[in-house]
Amino acid sequence: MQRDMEVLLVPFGQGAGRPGSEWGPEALVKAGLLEKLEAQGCKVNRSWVVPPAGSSVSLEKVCAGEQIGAMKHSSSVRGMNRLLAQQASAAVRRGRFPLLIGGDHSLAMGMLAGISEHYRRLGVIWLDAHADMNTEATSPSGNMHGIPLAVAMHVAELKLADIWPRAQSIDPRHLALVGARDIDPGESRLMEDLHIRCFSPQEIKHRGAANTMLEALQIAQRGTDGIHLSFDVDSLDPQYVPGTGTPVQGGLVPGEIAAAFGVLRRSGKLTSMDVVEVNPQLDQPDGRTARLAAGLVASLFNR
Ligand code: 5AB
Ligand code: MN
Ligand code: MN
Ligand code: MN
Repeated sequence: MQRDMEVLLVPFGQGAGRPGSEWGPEALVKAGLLEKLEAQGCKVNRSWVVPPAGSSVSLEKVCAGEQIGAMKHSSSVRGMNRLLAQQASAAVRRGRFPLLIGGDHSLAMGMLAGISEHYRRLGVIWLDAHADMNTEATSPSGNMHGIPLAVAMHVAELKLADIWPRAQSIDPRHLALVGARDIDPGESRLMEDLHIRCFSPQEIKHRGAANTMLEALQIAQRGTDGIHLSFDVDSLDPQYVPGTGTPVQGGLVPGEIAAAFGVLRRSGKLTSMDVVEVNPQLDQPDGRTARLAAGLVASLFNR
């Protein structure tokens, strides 16, 4: 794995249904994530991705644009992701490994948009309790963190997709969902139509996390030129991650994520990554969610 990293810290949570994930980057930094990466021999270049400095107007105004149907905060989500896409693209251009520290999962749109400028056939491993492929028509909540994969595959009629060339769509054949257990009816139809492979926690527990990740890796690797890992901490069971906004019972245990990450680490194939949905306002006072996430992310870069 490339150890020259561009760590993109994005204190933004307007894509989520409840406030707090905008404090995720601060919590992960406080939990020692950057030092842990440095201890693994990574060169950590960090940048905070925020709207233009000195602006007295709100993010909503800075990023003013058209609202997207009934989706909430869509103009600020769009604006934030445009900024992030530029930074993610610049990181790849410099030969660095882009690591997003969010923030809510809507930020994966900016990451994928920027990264896929360079990796035109990008494989994606989506580690999440959710499928995150609602469209504005199927979203039960109007929350933008539930739609990034639909935007990335250009199946949503979203304005965000308009600023993201179709040539850079994520090909559903190169996408693997890992840990999904709360899937909405519209998402389920889309997964069937596009033949998207989904490894449920049940299957993972039955076959073992390492074996499962090996197969997910094959899906993301075959015919692609890069692999993006999107790590939503709600893939873990809520008993280990109280600090996340949309918890779902029946999730993975830390040892399963560690084993799955071991497979990815040994492959050396990852080219970019997201860590999202840490919400310190919902966490226990000891900050256990951020600490667990920081340890797991750093383990990917163990020597
Ligand atoms: B997350 C839900 N499917 O669309 C929706 O945390 C939840 O990034 C989305 O995975 C959860 O609102 C988004 C019900
Ligand atoms: Mn998610
Ligand atoms: Mn999720
Ligand atoms: Mn969530």
